[in-house]
Amino acid sequence: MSLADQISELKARALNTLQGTTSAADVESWRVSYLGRRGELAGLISRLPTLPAEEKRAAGQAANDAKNALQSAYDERVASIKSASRGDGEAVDVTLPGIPPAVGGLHLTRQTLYEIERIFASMGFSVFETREVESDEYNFELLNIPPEHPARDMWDTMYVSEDVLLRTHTSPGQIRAMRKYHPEPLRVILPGKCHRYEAVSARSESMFYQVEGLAVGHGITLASLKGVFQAFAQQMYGPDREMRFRASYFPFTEPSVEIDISCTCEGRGCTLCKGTGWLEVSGGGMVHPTVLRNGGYDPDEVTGFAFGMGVERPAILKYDIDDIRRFYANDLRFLQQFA
Ligand code: FA5
Repeated sequence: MSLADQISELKARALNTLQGTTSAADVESWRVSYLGRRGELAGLISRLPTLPAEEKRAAGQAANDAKNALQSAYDERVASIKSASRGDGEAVDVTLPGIPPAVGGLHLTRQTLYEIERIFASMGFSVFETREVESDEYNFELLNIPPEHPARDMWDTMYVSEDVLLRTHTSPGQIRAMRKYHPEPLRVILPGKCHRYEAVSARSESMFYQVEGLAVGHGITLASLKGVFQAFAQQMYGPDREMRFRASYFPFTEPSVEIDISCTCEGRGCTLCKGTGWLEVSGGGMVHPTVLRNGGYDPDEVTGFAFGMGVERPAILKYDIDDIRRFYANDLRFLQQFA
């Protein structure tokens, strides 16, 4: 191949390569390779003096032509990269993938709520959502807790007005569900946010979630509650965790129980379980006849069980979290572990 042809071939190749440059740095290294003092074009031009006169003229013309074409293509490229640059000479490479925006995830409480709902749905419970701002009547009176009843001390209440309050538990939803579905048999869970004016500690928040469970129908006993809760605990925590019922008192259930799950410290003692090896996750019992009546059912015809469990405490047990205050402190380092 003659030198003139080699120069033409180099010109075509260089122009082609220039198209692929995307940054000022790329273009500069292209210039050094092709147009630089020790570049490819200079290498070919250095062979001109050795050529016979005829060939020299043709190669000289090709060299001038290539040099001009590459120089003006280079100038154009630099100008176009500058105009697409951020102003600091660095090109915006439109072919690079963009910076993905930070994507949020479900909060640990929401994830736990969904898991609880999924487990109870598998046992035939449907979800019934009710209000967060409640009347004194539903939060207390219809649950067999009249004004001045000493049991009101169990719930330190935030009042919005004399008769309106932030619900202290999801139990008022029991009345709302019963009034909607009576006299039909009923199997619902009622998830929701609750508020209490109480001292915050490793296991207690002033705002937390509960899931109420309620089943009303023929032949329901305390053993039904135990079976349902045992099935829930097994699905939520696996077969190794233990569950126990302790006798307790709630004005709206008779008999009443507290339900404990064995603590992750396995009884060695920790601040969470206060060294007992057990963490209370739920209250429960057989729905009090007065409450059944307030819900529109005949207590001589049907019975029912109810429970009200926390959501954060079951999550604490599942993921071995040391303090409930981490849930709503908005520390992304904590929250992102579960996103
Ligand atoms: C009640 O709220 C009853 N309404 C439960 C109930 C429902 C009993 C139906 C019988 C029938 P208690 O105050 O114990 O009960 O709360 C129930 C659960 O909510 C506790 O076991 C705990 O898991 C959670 N809980 C209560 N207070 C807090 C708090 N301050 N912070 C976080 N979780 C809490």
